Amino acid sequence: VTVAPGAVHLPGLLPLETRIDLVRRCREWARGPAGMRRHTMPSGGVMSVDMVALGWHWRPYAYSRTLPDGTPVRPFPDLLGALAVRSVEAAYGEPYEGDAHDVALVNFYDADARMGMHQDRDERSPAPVVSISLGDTCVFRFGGTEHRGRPYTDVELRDGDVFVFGGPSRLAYHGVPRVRPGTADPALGLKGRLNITIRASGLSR
Ligand code: MD5
Ligand code: FE
Repeated sequence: VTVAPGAVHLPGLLPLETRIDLVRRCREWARGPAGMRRHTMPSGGVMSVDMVALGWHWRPYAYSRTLPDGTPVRPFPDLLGALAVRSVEAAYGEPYEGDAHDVALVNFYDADARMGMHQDRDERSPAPVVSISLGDTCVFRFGGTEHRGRPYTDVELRDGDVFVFGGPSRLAYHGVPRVRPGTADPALGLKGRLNITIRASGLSR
């Protein structure tokens, strides 16, 4: 389903086995010194989403090779690179020839977590962002490229949905105004929502 030019929603693309496998991997990535954390924004506000980055560390609003204390960042898994290419090809129906994806951000939302309207402009590559939803359904708000306000379109993102944001939609404002608690497939054993975004940093090591 094309929501806007370059923005393609692929509902239920991921089979149950893949979703279960990804949830298990997210649990591993969340552990340890390079694991999940809650960032404080330059404004002083603390985000309500827990994050872990793979491949490059992300802090508001920049990528770095290591965590601030020098801890090495977790490697970017080949599995996510392959999933990104398959998703972009499914969305656009043509072979993917853009920059290789090399960073993933894993976001965990509990029942009260939100993400305010923002643009993702820390990457130095026009490569599409691939977003994977696991667990609880959320309301995803997709706006324009000029400002964070209306008009926007609200889309429900469910477990196993993939969303590809490329072309003119790559720099659209977007956010998650709410999560729908208790809507996850019980087979996942996940209370809350996980989102994995796969990106090309455009940075060189
Ligand atoms: C989420 N995460 O559901 C969303 C999915 C984030 C974030 O927003 O920055 O971690 S990413 C959706 C996205 C990425 C790049 C462009 C656009 C949307 N877009 O143009 O709408 O946790
Ligand atoms: Fe974003």
